[in-house]
Amino acid sequence: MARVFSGIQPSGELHIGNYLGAVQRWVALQSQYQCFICIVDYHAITQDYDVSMLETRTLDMATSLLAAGIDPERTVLFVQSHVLEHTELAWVFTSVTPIGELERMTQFKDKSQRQESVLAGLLSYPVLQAADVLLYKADTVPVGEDQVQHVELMREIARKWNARYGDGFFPEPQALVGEAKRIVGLDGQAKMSKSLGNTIGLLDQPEVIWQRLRPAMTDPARVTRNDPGTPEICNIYHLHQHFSPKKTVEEVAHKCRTAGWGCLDCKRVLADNIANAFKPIRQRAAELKKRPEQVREILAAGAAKAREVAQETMRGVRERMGLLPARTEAVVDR
Ligand code: AQP
Repeated sequence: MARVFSGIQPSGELHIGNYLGAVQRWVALQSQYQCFICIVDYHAITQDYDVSMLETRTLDMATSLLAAGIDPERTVLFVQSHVLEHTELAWVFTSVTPIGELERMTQFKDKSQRQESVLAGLLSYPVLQAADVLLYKADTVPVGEDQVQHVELMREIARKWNARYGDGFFPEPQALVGEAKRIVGLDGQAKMSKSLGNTIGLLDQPEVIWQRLRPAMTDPARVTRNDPGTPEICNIYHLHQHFSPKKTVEEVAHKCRTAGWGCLDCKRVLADNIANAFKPIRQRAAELKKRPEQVREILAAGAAKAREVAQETMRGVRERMGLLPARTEAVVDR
């Protein structure tokens, strides 16, 4: 069975960009692939973060993923820092990754501009990502468009390591990008992103969804209610395409072009449709939040399964690299 790996940072809420671009597809892939889904906490520390909140956010992310349909019977769901081999393999990969390749990554360029002092972790982020995926010898990586460049780099890292140490040991993973590859944020410009605060959360209550949508950017030509607009350039119209029935999408387009609706009318319908779409997920999350121990157990079981594969891969890596075998394998149970 082909193997899928993907990750998500516990750097904030699960938002509709993550959901449409990645999580929804992870749920669908569970029946065809052996899936490893990882909450990548060691990635989240590469930007400024609230230490007192990381544990809660990690648990909340697991809760949201389970509520969104990740099934721990079919998917190995775990936390990155619970499987030590991720950072070990990342170190190994730094020895075959040219710095120039890391410096040309678009995400590094974007995020480093927002930092006063650029941290080495932000630069080497894609190396850890390569380790995340290749530790499980995954061949398929379902991601949004923003991550495609990183998957290309991990293919190169796999090629370089294989060429030096063991031909064919690591597969060259392929990015799997779906239709919702770049959901734009409520500012109508940038990618919907936790760190930009332009998101709608998956677990937001209907009233919060409305409060977030109300000021969202629309077609700038619609200055007054009577000005006609162009739906194709409006992010609210694009969101309707993901959350509203076909008939409503057609009505939205028509009423935008003819100024039959104002932008607020259009947003009101969208807010209701988003709130309805996620109602079952909100309810499941509310149930799971009453049982945090159960979520922790799921993560512990996931880490144990992941560790088995990861340790096997690392044995092969160390052997091919000529490292002296330790007398006893370290047994780490977290
Ligand atoms: N706006 C988006 N449209 C489509 N896909 C998206 N993804 C994220 N934003 C969008 C996909 O979601 C998965 C998990 O993302 P992540 O949290 O690990 O990292 P990210 O891409 O860095 O997400 P954010 O929200 O932009 O986080 P911050 O601001 O903390 O960096 C990935 O598959 C991603 O492609």
